[in-house]
Amino acid sequence: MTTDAKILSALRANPDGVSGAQLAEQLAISRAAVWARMDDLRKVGYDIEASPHFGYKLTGSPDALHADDLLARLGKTKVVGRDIRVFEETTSTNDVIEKLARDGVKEGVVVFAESQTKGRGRLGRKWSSPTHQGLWFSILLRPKLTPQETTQLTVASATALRRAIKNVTGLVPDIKWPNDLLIGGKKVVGILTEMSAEVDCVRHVILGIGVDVNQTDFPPQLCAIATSLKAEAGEEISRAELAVEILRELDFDYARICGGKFSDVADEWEAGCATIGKNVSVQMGTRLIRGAAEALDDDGALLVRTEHGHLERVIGGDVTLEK
Ligand code: BTX
Repeated sequence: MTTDAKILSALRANPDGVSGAQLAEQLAISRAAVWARMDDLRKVGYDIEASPHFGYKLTGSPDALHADDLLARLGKTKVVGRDIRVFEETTSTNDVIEKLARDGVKEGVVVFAESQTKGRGRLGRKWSSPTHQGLWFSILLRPKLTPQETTQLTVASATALRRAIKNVTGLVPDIKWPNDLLIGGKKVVGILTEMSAEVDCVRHVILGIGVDVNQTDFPPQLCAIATSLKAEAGEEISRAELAVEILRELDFDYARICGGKFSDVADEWEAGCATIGKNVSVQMGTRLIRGAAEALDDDGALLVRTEHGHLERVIGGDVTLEK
């Protein structure tokens, strides 16, 4: 953990204040260095009061993402979030992670961007990523899975995001296979899973996640299909608090997958899924399948019983719920 992360962590653990001398001793730096760090934290928007009486006290945090702060709030995780980086602007956080993956960076690194100029969805679609209004981030994973099994990670991300959103906002989104969370039928989270693989083993997986948090306006083409947590909850949501909760839940579900417990994740997923039990149409390239979505299989594929009674295994494509 960096010095700033340790300072923020100590300030949060001592809401009534912590003395400069105590911090200097804990961090093995001088009191003057503690003073300088506080000054820098104030410059990036933290409200830190200082008095000879109570020492330093954190009275407010900015609505901006800071890697040190996220690390301090998250604490120790098994894999996801042990390294966090924040960019003010990038093309796509998936691109940044792709470069880190090629440089051999360890799994678990998370890259957030306050805005993306080329945020993308599946099949080259665009993902709207306005500045400071959502969580736009990607995670590098190096799971011991076959390429077919990586759908498990998309499924696990959906369950983890659903729990995190529920814990922080009280809202309970519906899951739509394979990669969306919806509230009132409108998309609030999108997940883009990209991978690099050999024929039978995965080199790395990039989980790209977009959460619409505090938007009040969407571009005209998205108004009817997208919503934000703020619009649904009726109040501003702390992006940092939500980000940390999401990483914690993702770490938990990644451990479940790596520990061979995908069936537990799948049971939870099915319970929260708006797709299972519904009549769906699935566009897979040029092929259109119609039928009833019955269940998930062991790899996270969707099993659809077609109008002709066959069971089709769907591993990708666009699912539309039939009215
Ligand atoms: P998708 O292909 O399922 O959804 C893309 C479609 O969703 C778009 O065509 C549009 O109709 C709609 N859409 C675009 N922007 C938004 C938005 N902000 N909220 C709701 N709906 C929208 C879903 O792909 C996967 C999206 C992943 C986004 C993350 S952000 C961090 C990471 N970096 C990156 O470039 N992509 C991922």
